[in-house]
Amino acid sequence: MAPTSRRNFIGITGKAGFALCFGSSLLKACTATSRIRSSKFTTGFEQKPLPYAYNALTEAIDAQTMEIHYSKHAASYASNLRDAAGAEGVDMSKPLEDVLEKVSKYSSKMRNNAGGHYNHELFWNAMSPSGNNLSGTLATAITASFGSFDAFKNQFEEAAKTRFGSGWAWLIVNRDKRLQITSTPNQDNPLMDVAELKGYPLLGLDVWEHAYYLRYQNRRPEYITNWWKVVNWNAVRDRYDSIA
Ligand code: MN3
Repeated sequence: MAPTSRRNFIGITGKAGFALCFGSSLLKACTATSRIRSSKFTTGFEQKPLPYAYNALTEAIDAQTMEIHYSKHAASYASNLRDAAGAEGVDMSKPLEDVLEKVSKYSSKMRNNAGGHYNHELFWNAMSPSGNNLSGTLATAITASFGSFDAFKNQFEEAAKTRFGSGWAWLIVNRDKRLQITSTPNQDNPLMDVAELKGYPLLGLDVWEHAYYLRYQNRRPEYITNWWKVVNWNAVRDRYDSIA
C-alpha cells in the first residue's frame, strides 16, 4: 500500500480498524469493512427536482445563479455522467455511491461528472429557504468534535475560503462516527477512493465561481457567510443519523 493510501485508510478505520487490518493479507476484508454507507440515502443517475423555487434562497443565493447552476451546470454533470456510465458499462440501477468508491478505475469523465452530480444533489438538499437550527445528535457531536458550533463554523469557513480554485468544503463523518472537515478540488468528494481524507459527506459547500460570482464576484467569504442562513440542518442531521 502506498504511504498516502495507507494514511487515508487508517483515517477512516480508526485505531480499532488499524489493529484489525494491520496484516496486509487482510487487506481485502478490511477494504470492505471501511465502506461508509447510509442506510437511507443513496444517489441515482438522474437529477431530482429542486426542492424549492430558484428564488427561494435569496438571503444567500440569487435566483439567476440558482437557475443557471441547477438547470445548466448540474444538469450537464448528470447528463455527462449517464454518457460515461453507458460507455463504461456501469449498472445505473445501482447507487452512484458504488462508482464513487472505486472511481479511480474509471475515466476522468466519470470522475468529474459522477462527483459533479453527487455533490450537487447533496448541495440542493442541504439548503432550505429559511434555514433552520442545528439540534439533536449532530449538535452534540459537533460540540464534542470541534469544541463549539462557532469553532466548527470557523474551521469549515477556513476550508471553504482556502480551497484554491474550484472545489468543495465538507463536513464528513468517519466510520467510527468521528466528524471532520475537509475540502476537495474540482468535483471530487470524500466518498472517492482518490480523496485525501475519506468519509461520508454530511454537508458540502460549492465554492466554484459559478456558485456565487454573479452576486458576489470575487467575494467568496461573503458568499460563505450568507450561506449559513440557508443551511437545512434538519437534512444534515438526518444524514448523520442514517449512518449505520
Ligand atoms: Mn456547482
